[in-house]
Amino acid sequence: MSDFTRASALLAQAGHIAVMTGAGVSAESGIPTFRGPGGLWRGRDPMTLAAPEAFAADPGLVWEFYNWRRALVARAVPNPAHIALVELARRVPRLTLITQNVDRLHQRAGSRDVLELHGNLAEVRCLGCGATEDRSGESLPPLPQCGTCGTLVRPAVVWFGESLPGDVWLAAESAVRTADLVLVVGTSAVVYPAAGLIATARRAGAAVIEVNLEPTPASGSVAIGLYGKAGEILPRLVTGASS
Ligand code: BV8
Ligand code: ZN
Repeated sequence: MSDFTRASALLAQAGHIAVMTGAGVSAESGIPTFRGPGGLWRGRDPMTLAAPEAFAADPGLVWEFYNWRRALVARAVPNPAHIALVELARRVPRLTLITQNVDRLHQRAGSRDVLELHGNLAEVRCLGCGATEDRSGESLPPLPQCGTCGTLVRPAVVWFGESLPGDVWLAAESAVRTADLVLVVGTSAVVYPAAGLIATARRAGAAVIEVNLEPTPASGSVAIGLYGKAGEILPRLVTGASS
């Protein structure tokens, strides 16, 4: 039996699937990944752009980076990988979608109740009054201000050194602990604590399937690895799951 057939069978008989996605699921929508070829961190030190200290030192530079990414995301559309996960949620009794991505393409594809471990680019948070505003669809000025109190706002993403939103993290941990199958798609599995969810799932007895262009540090602990483009593998995997 091929790995593909085995993976399809596992999906078809799963009661609760937890899916964890990374930047690779949005790559075919034209959103650059972080660490692959053409990645955002190539030639850049993420700590100079995606960290609170960087923002404190030069908010204009950090906003230039995030405004550039917001414009990219605004022009992007969900790809067959995002759409296959919406379809999978329709076919299984329970699916929890956990993402490290901040582009909200899962939601634009139709996924609901997405657990955003690292926040999102749509919203901004005020450094003064703490208000969170959804500014999706807007192109923001170089130093955007809060609509309520006028203070400088920051992107509502989780930067390096910042803790993940507690409620989201607990929900994600609980999902991988109770799922019988965990599908890990398009992540290099190097950013913690998100990558730790894979080991948590294994310890709880879940089978893990990895979908990626290439093996990752997690590959040694997955039951099945399917290597290729998520936009090609997921639709075939999901339609096969109906049998
Ligand atoms: C925290 C939001 C402490 C902002 C991001 C040393 C060792 C271990 C850990 C650490 C360490 N030093 C510091 C740490 C902790 C640190 C960390 O993990 N660093 C790593 C890099 C070493 N983590 C943190 O700082 C976290 N916070 O630990 O706080 C704390 C604890 C308690 C209390 C208070 C504080 C916060 C981490 C979140 C950082 N924010 N992003 C923004 O987006 O700008 S992380 C960033 O990386 C993105 O969010 C992204 O989601 C995430 C993971 O990257 P991936 O999604 O995996 O993307 P990547 O490009 O890496 O890989 C893409 C994959 O897709 C590849 O495998 C590729 O092959 C594949 N692919 C490509 N195309 C396709 C494909 N697959 C299929 N189909 C395709 N077509
Ligand atoms: Zn404010």
